[in-house]
Amino acid sequence: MSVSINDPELRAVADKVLNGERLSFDDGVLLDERADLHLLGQLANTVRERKNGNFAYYNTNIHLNPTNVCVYRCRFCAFRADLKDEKAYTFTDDMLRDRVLEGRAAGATEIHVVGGLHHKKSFDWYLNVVRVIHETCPEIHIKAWTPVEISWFSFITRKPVRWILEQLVEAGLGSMPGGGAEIFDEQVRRQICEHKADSDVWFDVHRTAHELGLRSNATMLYGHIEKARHRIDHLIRLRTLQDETSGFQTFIPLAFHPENTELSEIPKADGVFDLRMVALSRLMLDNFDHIKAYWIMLGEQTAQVALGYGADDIDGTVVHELIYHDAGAKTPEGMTVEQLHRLIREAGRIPVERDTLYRKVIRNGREWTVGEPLTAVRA
Ligand code: V47
Ligand code: SF4
Repeated sequence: MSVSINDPELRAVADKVLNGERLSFDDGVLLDERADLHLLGQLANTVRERKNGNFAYYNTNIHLNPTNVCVYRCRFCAFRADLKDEKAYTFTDDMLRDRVLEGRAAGATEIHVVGGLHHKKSFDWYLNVVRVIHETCPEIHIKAWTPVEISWFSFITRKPVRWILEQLVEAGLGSMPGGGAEIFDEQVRRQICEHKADSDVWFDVHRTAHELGLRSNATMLYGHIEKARHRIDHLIRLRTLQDETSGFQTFIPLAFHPENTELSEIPKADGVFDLRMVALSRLMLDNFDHIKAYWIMLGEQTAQVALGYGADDIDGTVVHELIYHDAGAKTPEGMTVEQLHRLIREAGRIPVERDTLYRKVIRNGREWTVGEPLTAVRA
């Protein structure tokens, strides 16, 4: 691929990308501040196609947020509630079972579980959530709890993070989602989510999870008070742990949705900003196999375009989404597999259903099995 660029500094960074060289912090900030969307997109698409060809991945999943009651008050969050709020809710075991059975009936291979930190609920209650899901439907992969919850469990039980994770794995935990990362820079973090798990804790929990053989995802919340240098620092910190453990599967850039939050005066990121973040992530995270354009957050159209700007995954059917809808998202709460297929095909890509661990899903009526890992699908 040849790219015509007049700015010699940008030209040098583009050459590094085209030669497969790693980008530095300064390269990242330069791209973030000076590169136009077209250049970012061309470069990111080259990397994306080298890694994932023309394939675009999705999964059949279902979301579950067992409670919205939360001890923390992150300023960007519209989902949380106080115990006495009218909108406060907590799932019972029967409600958990119903949700899992709904997922099974829809062919879900994964259940995605995150929620608030309920100060009246013990670690056993959270452990029971995983156990009930697993016992109801052992074939569904449970991707649950972020380092924010894990460090809370460690705090309330006075047990080490490793012990907490081991208990959860024994109950049925399969992997961890990418949430709670926000922005790692300590000063920014203090302003948007002061009391919850800090960045060192976030990394320690993922490192421990990877050591135990769990795979996990990572996210970044952008479009609030952060600057280019904070975004690039965030991506480089992730890249550094990935060099050490190779435990991350996919990275998901998340745009701040301001409605009903304490930061509601900040305008929501537009489509250009969203695509720039997808492309920058692809360029900086050279050791991540996948970049996810989470359609719920981006909207179907931007997610579709993102498949040409570095993303190779659009997440899944989802079905029940609260975190973004409480914060004003206008997307549907879920999509059918047929809709996901159409969206991917219209973007010129080939849809491939994956499970949580990026193995190909093979369907036979209502039954499914997993096939080879997706590197083999690509070959
Ligand atoms: O950590 C909360 C973000 C995250 C808002 O791993 C908000 O596959 C924007 O991590 N505007 C949770 N973002 C969601 C998450 C996730 C989503 C999809 C897939 C995966 C995965 C993980 O949502 C939180 C926070 O960064 N968030 N409120 C808001 N108003
Ligand atoms: Fe609680 Fe999570 Fe919302 Fe923060 S983002 S207030 S930890 S539910």
